[in-house]
Amino acid sequence: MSMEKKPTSDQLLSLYRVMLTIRRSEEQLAKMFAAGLVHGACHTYVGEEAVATGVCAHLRAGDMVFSTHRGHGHALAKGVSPGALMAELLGRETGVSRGRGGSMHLFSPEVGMMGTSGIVAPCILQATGAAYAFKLKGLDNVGVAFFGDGASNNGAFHEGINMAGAWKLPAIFVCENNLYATEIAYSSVTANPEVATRAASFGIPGVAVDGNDVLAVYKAAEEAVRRARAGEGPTLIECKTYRTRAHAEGMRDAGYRSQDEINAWKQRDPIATFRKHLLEDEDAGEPELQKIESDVESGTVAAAKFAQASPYPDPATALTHVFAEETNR
Ligand SMILES: Cc1ncc(C[n+]2csc(CCOP(=O)(O)OP(=O)(O)O)c2C)c(N)n1
Repeated sequence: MSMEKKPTSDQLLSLYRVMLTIRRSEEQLAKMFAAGLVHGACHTYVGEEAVATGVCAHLRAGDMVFSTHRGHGHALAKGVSPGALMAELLGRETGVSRGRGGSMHLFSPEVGMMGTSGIVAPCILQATGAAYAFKLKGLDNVGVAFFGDGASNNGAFHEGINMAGAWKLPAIFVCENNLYATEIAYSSVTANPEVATRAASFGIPGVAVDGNDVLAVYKAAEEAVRRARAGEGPTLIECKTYRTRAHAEGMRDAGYRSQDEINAWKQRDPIATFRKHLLEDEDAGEPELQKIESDVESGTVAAAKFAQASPYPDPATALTHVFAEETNR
């Protein structure tokens, strides 16, 4: 039975702040990428911010998130600071993975961010594994996997969700269906483009929501987290969303989707839509939203300065974390 409560005004403003933090941080990263400062790839989450924000709002530090190549938003929503994120992409010692991982290897176990990965889909198995460990230990924590529609055609999707369903593990599988895997339309590689309906074949609930509506995601995640913590098993949530920038920074963005389609989705921007909702339906005041906007703006500038002023790792430590350390046997 659902125990959903309406979010308080503080919670609503916090959702707005988190989405905006993700957006501004990534716009900053895109600029730094264009300036040649970023080492390695940079896949932004611009347009998809409502998903990480709505889900992570229900998570504690002990809950574990496993993510993908498009993971900046998940890391920020789970508690990584913009400074540590930016420093990581710039290869600096102050980065979240001490400058060794870049965009696709963001690890911060202290806040339950258990890693982004360039390999599409294993995050599903890792979340299942974490959920299994929580169950064995009798903890009420949850394991969460964020992944794209492309990952749903990888074997890991079927193996991981099948096992989590069979063992009623406290896992949440969040598919960010942005319609494309790199430049391949999902509808051209699957006969059933409704990812949520696949849950039925694993005997678990599958919920499809508007992934550009942070409150819809928040509500679906609330119920999924409640079920998981109560020992009722996993949920598959499909968030229908869209990335408005190219697959990765520096890539072209033509030939596989139309400008009209991109423009139509931009009209449904999750942040602008939520701002309007806050003002019109939630009695939020223009000054309090502007305060959040200027805080996030100055936080982003400070984070970028911090990242650029940070040192690179000492070359003498290049092999640290590469080989197992000697331990007492
Ligand atoms: C196992 C695996 N297969 C293929 C790739 C190459 N690849 C990198 S990103 C990507 C597209 C992934 O699409 P999706 O999962 O929908 O995520 P999105 O980029 O749309 O967020 C692919 C196929 C990979 N990294 N890993």
